[in-house]
Amino acid sequence: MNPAHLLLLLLYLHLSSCERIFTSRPPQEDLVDRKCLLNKYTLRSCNKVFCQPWQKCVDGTCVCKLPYQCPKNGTPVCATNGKQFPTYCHQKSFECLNPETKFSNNGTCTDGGKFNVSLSYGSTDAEGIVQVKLVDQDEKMFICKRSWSIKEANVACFDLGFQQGALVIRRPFNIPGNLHINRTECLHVRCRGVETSLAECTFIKRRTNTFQGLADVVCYTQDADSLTNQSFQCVNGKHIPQEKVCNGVDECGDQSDELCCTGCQKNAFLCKSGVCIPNQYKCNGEVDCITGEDESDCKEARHPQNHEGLARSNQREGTEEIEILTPNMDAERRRIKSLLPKVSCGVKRNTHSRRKRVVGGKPADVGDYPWQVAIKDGERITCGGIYIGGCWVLTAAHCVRPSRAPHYQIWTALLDWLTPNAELRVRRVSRVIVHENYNGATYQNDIALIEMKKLQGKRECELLNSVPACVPWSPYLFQPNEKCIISGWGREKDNQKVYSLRWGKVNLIGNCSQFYPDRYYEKEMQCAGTDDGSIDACKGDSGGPLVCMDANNVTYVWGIVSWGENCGKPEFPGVYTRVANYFDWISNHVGRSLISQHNV
Ligand code: 4AZ
Repeated sequence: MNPAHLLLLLLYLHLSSCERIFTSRPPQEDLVDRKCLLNKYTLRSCNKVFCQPWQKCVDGTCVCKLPYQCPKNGTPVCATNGKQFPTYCHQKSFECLNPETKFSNNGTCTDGGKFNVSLSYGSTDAEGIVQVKLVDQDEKMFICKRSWSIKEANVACFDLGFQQGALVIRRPFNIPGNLHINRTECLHVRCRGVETSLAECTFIKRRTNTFQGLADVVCYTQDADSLTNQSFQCVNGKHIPQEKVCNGVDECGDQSDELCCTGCQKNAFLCKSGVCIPNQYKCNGEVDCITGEDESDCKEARHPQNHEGLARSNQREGTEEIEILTPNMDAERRRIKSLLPKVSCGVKRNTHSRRKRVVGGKPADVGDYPWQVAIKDGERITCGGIYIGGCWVLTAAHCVRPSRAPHYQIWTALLDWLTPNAELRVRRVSRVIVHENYNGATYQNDIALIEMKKLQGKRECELLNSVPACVPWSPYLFQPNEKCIISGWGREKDNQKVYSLRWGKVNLIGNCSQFYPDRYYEKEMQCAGTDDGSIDACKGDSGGPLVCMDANNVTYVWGIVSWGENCGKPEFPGVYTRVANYFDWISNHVGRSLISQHNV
């Protein structure tokens, strides 16, 4: 090695060590997406999380359902106002609208006394050692410290009216020496963290002969808040230590510390949507990530911990006796969720056994793209479209004019329009709805709905060979670099005509303003293509689908072919209407129940 090389090597080592110094910020800070925080997402932001079964998603926020919208079957529940409800869902939905009416107990209201939480031996009302009186028990009981975490502490504070939950758990409170307390008798409690009362959590009594620490809490009040330069501000105003952010545990109490993550700490799992969930939620039989990947690739269904599991895990360590004192309302929440109506979309009926245009694409088989439709204007197929259920087809605004509705035909389940296949169904059009802010000069809001006519005497559109694609309800369902599929009867690169349906795989492209400065609107548009431009939409593909599949192989219409400079040029990717941005517009026209997969 000559001196010049040595000098270069030293310079390199110096620079790379500098870089290490610059990047050695606290790791948690690197886990947070600062731009995302500006949206102030909470557990009620249905762009990021599923709503509770007694809520529905409207304009990105979980709002309360009316009790009558709950599934009917279940067992009665008593609330703190002494009123009885037919099911837990009915009570939670009523509570959602009237927060002072909390859950008291499963069963009728006459059974026992009232559930009650209190704090003792603290110097203010907001702190102390936690005591509960269960409905069927005569005495107040302490809670064992071992079962006490921030989740349970938050719920105890919500119960006591502190809306931001707990500030800290584990602070020494002194019990006056003249009081005799049996410290071998305390209750174990387990909450999910989203309950509004400790009465909804599961209580277990274990008799041990060992001395037990007792659970305590300081609930959040503005005076008690401790602000340091290392703290994270929750959307509810509470400050938590920066190192607790993106760890899968909802310290904030509104989940805002877990919703804008680029990575998670070691005991948590990162959903593609940027949400950290606890590792225990992976493969537990309930989908937690809106993108579904926490329940895909699960070897065998691992069932959520029930009472028996909880009891079994407590049977170690010299426990003599275990008694489950309250029913598992978390299991009841899951049961209610499973009873909610579901729309069927995005799953092909039966994949055909035979396996084998869009620029550079491949020919499609019957049944491969059952949401793809063709729009025929007079004698020509002018555009593509996407069947989304009922009598509704989604297409590009630039493809249609409301006044021409009588001239349009929708051809569904079509492969080759020179030699139509037996599955083909043709429908006339009753109505065309073009987005009111469609701009033909900029192609902003290039989206339209077509309502097909029903056949005479029929109540439905009866397109048995078609399957609706799901309409994405959140902009976080798919991310740049994910692979999606375009399909259509559009032209090839050399402007060659195409008669049979073709398809190709493309990547979602982020940061597309670099290709189209001043012409690309991030919120409304989505670019997609391949590095070499070999796969692209082209003239005639307009209005057709860009579809993406989630972790459970459910297909969503993520984009509508809209525009692009030329076809098949890598420096000019295809631009698509970002359908997720128009979920509310679509649902306002076609009806929420037709396209809402969750949170109906
Ligand atoms: C068109 O003229 C068109 N390469 C559609 C898509 C693209 C270009 C043109 C994207 O309908």
